[in-house]
Amino acid sequence: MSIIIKNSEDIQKMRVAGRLAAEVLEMIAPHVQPGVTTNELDRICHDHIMNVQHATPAPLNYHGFPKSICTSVNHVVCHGIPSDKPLKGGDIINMDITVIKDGFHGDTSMMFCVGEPSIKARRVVQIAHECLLIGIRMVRPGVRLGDIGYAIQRHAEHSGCSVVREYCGHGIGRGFHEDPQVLHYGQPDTGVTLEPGMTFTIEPMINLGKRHVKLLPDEWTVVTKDHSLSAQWEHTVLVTETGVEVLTLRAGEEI
Ligand code: EYF
Ligand code: CO
Ligand code: CO
Repeated sequence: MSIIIKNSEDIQKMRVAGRLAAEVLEMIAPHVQPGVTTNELDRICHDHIMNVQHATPAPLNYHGFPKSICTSVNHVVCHGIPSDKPLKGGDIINMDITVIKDGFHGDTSMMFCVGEPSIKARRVVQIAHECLLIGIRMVRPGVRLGDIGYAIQRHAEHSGCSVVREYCGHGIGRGFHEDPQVLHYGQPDTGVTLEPGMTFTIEPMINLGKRHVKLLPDEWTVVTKDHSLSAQWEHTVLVTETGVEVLTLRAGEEI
């Protein structure tokens, strides 16, 4: 494993890329309504990233991925491909945005409720958000990734949910996916010890039912095996000398 420690110039560029990714989520929020298709959301995000931000949507063609963003609806865990299917009232959707600006990546995702989802749906959205916050609030030099994974897993499971194990957070910088892997489960006092200048994502995927997932025949879309609802939130973070800086914070968002 080789973790790339970012210098102050790199960090400044990561701040810009992170802010742009956050701004895409702010921009798209009012468009997430019953009747809109995820292809329309993809096109709006693509055009904004290319023509307004003069940046690049990282997922497009990444390992052959066909779209500019991931849209994961209801029991889709991650890597949902935008399509011509309209959203309907009661859906929950994760929109995952990664932009490249000046050679550096910013990666963030959030859940949107379409109309008025069920209490169960809103619950998994909330628990997943709490899991992300628990992880972010632990980030500081000296903490180990296993400590963070353990705390996220404990909160999810004490809440009656489960943590997907097949997909994880990741180091990020000039590369979309760098070392280390950031597992959302684990054991205290294990794994990589955090140091200033590390940049990585935390992006727990939390299921209302069992943790097991399967890959659809399109070979991208990951769904829950038991068809239970799934939710995910993601931020890109920087380990500072004293704690954490969230590089993809949205306007008005508090950690
Ligand atoms: C090679 C892809 C590759 N992978 C990860 C490619 O970190 C991400 N989100 O936070 C992330 C986003 C995307 C992504 C978008 C496309 N890919 C998907 C599935 C399998 C795979 O294997
Ligand atoms: Co992402
Ligand atoms: Co990511």
